[in-house]
Amino acid sequence: MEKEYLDRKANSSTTKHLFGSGLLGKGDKKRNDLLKELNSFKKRDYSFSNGHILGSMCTQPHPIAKEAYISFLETNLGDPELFPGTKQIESNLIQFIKELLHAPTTATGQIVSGGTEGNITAMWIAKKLTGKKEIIIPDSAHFSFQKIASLMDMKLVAIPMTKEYTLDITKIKEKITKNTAAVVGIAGSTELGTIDPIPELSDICYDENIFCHVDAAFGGYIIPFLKELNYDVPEFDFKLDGVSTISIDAHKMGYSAIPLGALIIRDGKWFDQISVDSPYISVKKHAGILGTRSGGPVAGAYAVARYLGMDGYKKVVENCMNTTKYAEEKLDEIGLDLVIKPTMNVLGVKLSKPEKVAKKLSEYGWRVNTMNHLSCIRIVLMPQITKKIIDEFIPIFKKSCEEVGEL
Ligand code: 0PR
Repeated sequence: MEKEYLDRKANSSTTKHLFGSGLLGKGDKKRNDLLKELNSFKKRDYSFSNGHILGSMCTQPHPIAKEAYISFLETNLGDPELFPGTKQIESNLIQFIKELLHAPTTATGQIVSGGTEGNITAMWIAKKLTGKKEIIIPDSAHFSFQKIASLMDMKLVAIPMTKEYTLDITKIKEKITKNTAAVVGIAGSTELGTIDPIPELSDICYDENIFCHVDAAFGGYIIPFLKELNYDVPEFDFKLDGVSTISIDAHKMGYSAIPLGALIIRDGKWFDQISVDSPYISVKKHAGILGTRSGGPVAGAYAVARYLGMDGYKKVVENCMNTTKYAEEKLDEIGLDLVIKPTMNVLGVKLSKPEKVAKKLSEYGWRVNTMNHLSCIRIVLMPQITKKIIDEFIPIFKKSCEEVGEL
């Protein structure tokens, strides 16, 4: 390592602490003052409750998630024998997600903190199984793959998009080499909610015996229900023999509290690749990235799954799609175009000055995400966004566009 990285003398002044001897006063006064202080911080945050967060892929969790989360606050799934009840909840949640994704009985699952950890864990397994280091990803892949490349010393081989903003399947075969550890497909892309041609990808990976990971962090809780609602969407899950792993997040469209994702792995034996001995806790082997982790979000996601069931989730997706359709019409009425016809509840609204419009909207208290390289802003019609909120938003959006010379 270069010497300058180890130069501990530079920037070595001590951090000044904020806390002194704590809050003055006792008992209720101390508590009330503290809550007031916390509230003053919270007031600076945007909230999902008024519907003004329009670009996020997260949501206000279902109320039942909050109740369940709080009652499991002290549990630690890193030491499961201390919490066998919570462990059972986790197993049941994994079973639910396995059913959702048509996983075979050989499959296993790991609850993770979200899509980033799910993708990291999948690529960790692929690297250990194959001993190889190249990951073929579509250009639309989430930036968590950049982290993977840096963290695990892997190389990303990017495949360009078609004009529908999905992976160009015709380019895959030429990129597969003896160094390929995995190929990744996205089922619900971060920027536009598009779905890659996973059936074709799965066939290629099956024939060539290549590890195939599907990033369904966003789409995993949507696509199965779009299918039931007769939308024309491709297969993306374990029904396809070539699919090896799928990451899916309950803290996105699963209506659950952060942090909650899952990685489902076709063959439970592959999981041994990332297991280590854990001599001083109650289980002999420990797999995955985290050690200590809360059962709170697990209980939250399980509660939502039990409360809503498949029918409830279907209804949530149906409502989101109706609101998406409504928003599409309203945007058209004010003369704005979309980058592509939406596949799911994500709209990319074409703008020549997306940053400026987003800044204006933010001044009016509304948040959207900008996708500069697509020259658009992203609006995600999450469950808390209603038609009434769209009616509130559209005139402000129009005004913001006019003020920056966009309309
Ligand atoms: N894979 C896909 C397809 C994703 O869209 C995301 C996140 C991830 C993986 C990573 O998931 P975690 O962030 O849970 O680790 N996509 C959103 C995005 O980058 C995450 C997000 C959510 C961003 C809420 C902002 C926000 O307010 O847009």
